[in-house]
Amino acid sequence: MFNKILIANRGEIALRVICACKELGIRTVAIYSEADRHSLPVRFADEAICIGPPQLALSYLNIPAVISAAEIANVDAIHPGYGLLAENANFAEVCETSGIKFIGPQPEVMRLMGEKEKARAAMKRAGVPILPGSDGIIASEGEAVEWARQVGFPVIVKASAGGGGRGMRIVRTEEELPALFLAAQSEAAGAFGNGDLYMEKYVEHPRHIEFQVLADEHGTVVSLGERECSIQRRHQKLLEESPSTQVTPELRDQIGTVLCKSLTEIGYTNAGTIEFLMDQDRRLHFIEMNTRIQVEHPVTEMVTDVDLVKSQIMIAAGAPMSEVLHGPIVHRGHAIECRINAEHPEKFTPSAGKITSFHPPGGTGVRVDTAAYAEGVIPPYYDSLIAKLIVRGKDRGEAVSRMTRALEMFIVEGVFTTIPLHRRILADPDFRAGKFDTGFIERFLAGGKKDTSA
Ligand code: MV4
Repeated sequence: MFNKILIANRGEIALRVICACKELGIRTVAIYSEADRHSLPVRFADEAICIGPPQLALSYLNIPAVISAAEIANVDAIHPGYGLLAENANFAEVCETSGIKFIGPQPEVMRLMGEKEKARAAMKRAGVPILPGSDGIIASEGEAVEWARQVGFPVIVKASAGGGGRGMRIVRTEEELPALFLAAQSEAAGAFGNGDLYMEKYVEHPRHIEFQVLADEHGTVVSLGERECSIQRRHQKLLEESPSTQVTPELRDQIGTVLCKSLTEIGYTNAGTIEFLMDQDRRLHFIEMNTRIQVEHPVTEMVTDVDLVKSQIMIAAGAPMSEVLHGPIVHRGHAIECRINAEHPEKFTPSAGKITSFHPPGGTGVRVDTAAYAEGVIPPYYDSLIAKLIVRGKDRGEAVSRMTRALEMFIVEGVFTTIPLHRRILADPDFRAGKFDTGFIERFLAGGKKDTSA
């Protein structure tokens, strides 16, 4: 096992990784920017090293600074958390060449999954259901029109290097395709330095459902079931749950089996998340794979009783799956996570500043993952997530009531948060009935919430 791990992240996820290390008896090194000097990860890690000024490019994204800290502290491994350098294959490669274990998949596999159109082709070859679409990059508007005619409108144009909805255009008619294709191309080139585009059949009113997997370094892959992530606003997830009300045990097993087989073939290792769209016939279609631990991993932990971060560390240390897991994966009860962001309730803009009072809820079935505290300051440089409130119940009804009371008992003063928004979502009859898709929040915020679909 590792002696010492550096955590290349900040906030709640840095603290989450420290928890896992402490339980495994591994020493920890926090790195921090000047803005995070008084943060809890700095306080709870065994060592802490300041790596630069607040700006991300000069601190948490500065690969030479991170590697230098790792070398000075003489760590065996680096856990990247999520975001920041977590899906940067070059960083993973620099770690390996510096003799430091990167806690994640191999750089080549990260690179494959980072090119969405290549990931799609690899998953298709391995037998994972995908949407009809282009096999490979579409070079011109002319080629795009040709593909769209074959597949049938509506179609969606996506950036191969994309993510978060950038470089993406929904195209409903042939007439508008050339202009939207060029717009997506220049947006992708600007945002990612790569204008490569591919195309898929567009799914109307999809649900966003993702599967969690763990893969050891000896060829064993296991599925931990799905998370329902359709409650999003502008590609930022707000609330996640597990299981999905729309996934039957048969479908869960079927997709799980296919994923284990295909990811073994691909040579995937460590934790991963496979994103699907569910269409109105409840069929799942692969869209992309994330090669990191995700923000919403706790809902899977709550229903499977598997510690995903400890699992990541053990796998990276070479442990076989039989040692990582305590037995077969069993799903019990229902979990919901609300992302508590420090942001303005109407404008959805970040709300930085001092937290004047902070009282997280507790009690049966309640978990709070946070690095926030009373009198602590939320710096303006980073993302606005300040806490994740996760509850578990014997079924979805109990989880919803538990979340409702936990939100009532969560006091955060000094900054605006999404707590009031979550209270409204939890009270919504359609949410309570499990009737929603990725368009839910937009309709909800528009007020009427008159749905056109089922
Ligand atoms: C789609 C889609 C419909 N059809 N692909 C948006 C972000 C990117 N990761 C994938 N996205 C979508 N891809 C096809 N073929 C609809 C979306 C989409 C979406 C997906 C998941 C969650 C929220 C979303 C909101 C708008 C669009």
